[in-house]
Amino acid sequence: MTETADRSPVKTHCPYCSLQCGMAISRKGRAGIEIGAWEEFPVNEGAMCRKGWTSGELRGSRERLTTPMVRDRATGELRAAEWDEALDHIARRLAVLQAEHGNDAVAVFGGGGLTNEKSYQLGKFARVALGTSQIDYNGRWCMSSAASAGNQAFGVDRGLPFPLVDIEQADVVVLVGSNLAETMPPAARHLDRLRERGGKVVVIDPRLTSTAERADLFLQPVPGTDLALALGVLHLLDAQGAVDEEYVARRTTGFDEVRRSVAAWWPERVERTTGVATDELRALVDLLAGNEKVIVLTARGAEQHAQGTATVLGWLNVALALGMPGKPSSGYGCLTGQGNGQGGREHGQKADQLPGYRMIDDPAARAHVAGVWGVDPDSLPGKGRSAYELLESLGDGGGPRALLVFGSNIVVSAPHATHVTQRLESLDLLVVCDIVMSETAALADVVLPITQWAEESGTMTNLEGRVILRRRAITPPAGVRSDLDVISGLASRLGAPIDFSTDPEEIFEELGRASAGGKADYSGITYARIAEEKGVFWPCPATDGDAAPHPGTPRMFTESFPTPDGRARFLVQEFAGAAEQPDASYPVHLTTGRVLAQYQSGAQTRRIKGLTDEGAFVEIHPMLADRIGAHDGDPVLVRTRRGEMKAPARVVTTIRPDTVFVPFHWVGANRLTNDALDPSSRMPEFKVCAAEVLV
Ligand SMILES: Nc1nc2c(c(=O)[nH]1)N[C@H]1C(S)=C(S)[C@@H](COP(=O)(O)OP(=O)(O)OC[C@H]3O[C@@H](n4cnc5c(=O)[nH]c(N)nc54)[C@H](O)[C@@H]3O)O[C@H]1N2
Ligand SMILES: Nc1nc2c(c(=O)[nH]1)N[C@H]1C(S)=C(S)[C@@H](COP(=O)(O)OP(=O)(O)OC[C@H]3O[C@@H](n4cnc5c(=O)[nH]c(N)nc54)[C@H](O)[C@@H]3O)O[C@H]1N2
Ligand code: SF4
Ligand SMILES: [Mo]
Repeated sequence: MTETADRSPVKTHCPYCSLQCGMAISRKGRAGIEIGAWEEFPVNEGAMCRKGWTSGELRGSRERLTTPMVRDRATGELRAAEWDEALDHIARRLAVLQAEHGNDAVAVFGGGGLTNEKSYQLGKFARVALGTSQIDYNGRWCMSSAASAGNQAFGVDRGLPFPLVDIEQADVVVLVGSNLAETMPPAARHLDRLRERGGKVVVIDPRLTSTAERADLFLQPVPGTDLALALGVLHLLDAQGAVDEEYVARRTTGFDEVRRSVAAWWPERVERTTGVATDELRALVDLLAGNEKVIVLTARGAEQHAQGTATVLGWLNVALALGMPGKPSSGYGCLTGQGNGQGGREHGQKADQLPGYRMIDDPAARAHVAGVWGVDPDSLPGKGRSAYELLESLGDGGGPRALLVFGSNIVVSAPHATHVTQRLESLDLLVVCDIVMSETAALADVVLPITQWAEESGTMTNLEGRVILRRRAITPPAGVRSDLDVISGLASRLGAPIDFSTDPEEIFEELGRASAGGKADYSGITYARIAEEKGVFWPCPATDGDAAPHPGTPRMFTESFPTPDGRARFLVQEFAGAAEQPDASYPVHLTTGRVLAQYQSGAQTRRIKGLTDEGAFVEIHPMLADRIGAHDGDPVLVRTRRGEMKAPARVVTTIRPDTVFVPFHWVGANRLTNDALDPSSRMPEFKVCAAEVLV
């Protein structure tokens, strides 16, 4: 699949978020390109947000890296190098470090923006070429709590177990901690159509966001209390006799214990814990009890907590008690975030996983995958550390001494970032593959310039579990290479026992075989099918001989759940609250998140002229502003137990008076955040900690 020789537009997908909006790229003039709409792609129907429309701007920009760089020992500066020189240098250093300190002295950090092919090759590279167990990725900071909850309750983790358009036909959609109107703007059309049909939208967020403005009911809890809210909802549903007893008996286990566990969550207690008034709670419960088709969706606001998994399970219990999962236009889903947030967690770049969403400590899984790779199962390492624990252990932390980064800007996006940055600085070797000189690349000993999105082809799996094809549409600048070339070049220099292909389609076929029989089975999917069908939903197993191809699985759980007994599990959850509570020194809650015009660490979007780079700001309520004597636009200092940052105040009535909000797209927010981890997903508590605000 390469760009077309003629000038007809190439249908591909946006470089950024998990909506993976379809777009059509055409050549313009001699070297230019034009981003246009691909109307027929069903997820976005030609609509895109500002980030999508301006995504071509990094092409040809002086901000692009186009030559490898190696840090000069004498001057301490990065200097241009040839590809061979840079790769030889890395391979030599890795071999020495591993000979001295063992295979686990080298770690790999991947990203949920990498294609399926890259994620797969990266996991294989770590286990086979490096023989290290130390690999994880930024998806751990994204949807891992929802993934953990989905696996526990449903026996599988697919963000949305139904196509996004299904929400148009629901009666009620509850968004818990999602600012979809800013984080996936074209998706808001589906909510608008639901409301045109008379359906209701509920938003739960400590801030009245642009998403909440579209809601019929808005609940504004204290950050970190969503679990208590979910327990209170289930308590009232049960008290009102709104539990679907027939569904619960036929399709689930464990409800009796959960029913007993929510008995003490009466509305007044919920109000005291969450700040949500009892009549608002009752209004929500009435909507849920009085409608047939309810969808509950969680996003990072509910999930990025030390109790993120428990919170999702609390809401999952609500959806199950209502009898929703598996029914048309009903159920529970997680709105995954990164471009390949879904696929990125299926093919083996996670510390505990092998391709096909198999577990690395399962002997049968190891045997199957080792067979596809052509290596001895015993040669595969075991489980490694989770993302934050890995970073925290680097260098002076006593763990790996070298780190290879593919697709993450850790210095900006890791929690407790000052501490993490110190760990990066204490490494013997830091290698960063990127398309721009990110804050993390600027610290590296070797920086490798990478092709960006439509300069190469590969598949992505969007938030619906739909495997799509990002076709190559533009010629990369001279000097850049794909991550696949880097992996292959390093593997051969390290004397890997097998070859690492650089051809995406060939890798996808192998990935299909490696995933066959696993939970995320891609073996029946081909590039040709994706192109024909506008994406194929997994699981999609290969079929034998003349049998008709498997149609893919747009809707899951219609008959049963992929658990050993086919039933979903109700699991008891105890509310503990945020790891750090306000006190006299740090009296307010700090939460963090996103704005429309910037993407993640901002490495890409802060370099695009067409996007407003407003810089960091601190959203505070007028009551708090008055108390500290701040006015709109004044610089304020936000301080937590871990660090501080200064940014202009944005005084707004839309936030809770006891809460402040800072976007994390600029350096600073993560100097403040808490690195308390969820015990099951190892998700850091990005969404709440105790802070002080001063003028
Ligand atoms: N513009 C833009 N879009 C993006 C991205 C981006 O960086 N920029 N990133 C993509 C990625 S990777 C992701 S993960 C998604 C994230 O998408 P979202 O989850 O929608 O984004 P956030 O802004 O992180 O958080 C959503 C909301 O959670 C609220 N919140 C904070 N604390 C709490 C809490 O304790 N409880 C509740 N109920 N809500 C809370 C915040 O006020 C915020 O409005 O967006 C994707 N899309
Ligand atoms: N305080 C706070 N912190 C957060 C969050 C929050 O809500 N609050 N959200 C968390 C979440 S949900 C996420 S997903 C993370 C994301 O945070 P990061 O992991 O930093 O994600 P990006 O900024 O997308 O970084 C991707 C990097 O890879 C580069 N890149 C893009 N494509 C490729 C490619 O194909 N190959 C290579 N090698 N490089 C590429 C980009 O230029 C960029 O430098 O941040 C987390 N951090
Ligand atoms: S919503 Fe997401 S995928 Fe669509 S254009 Fe915006 S950033 Fe790109
Ligand atoms: Mo994310």
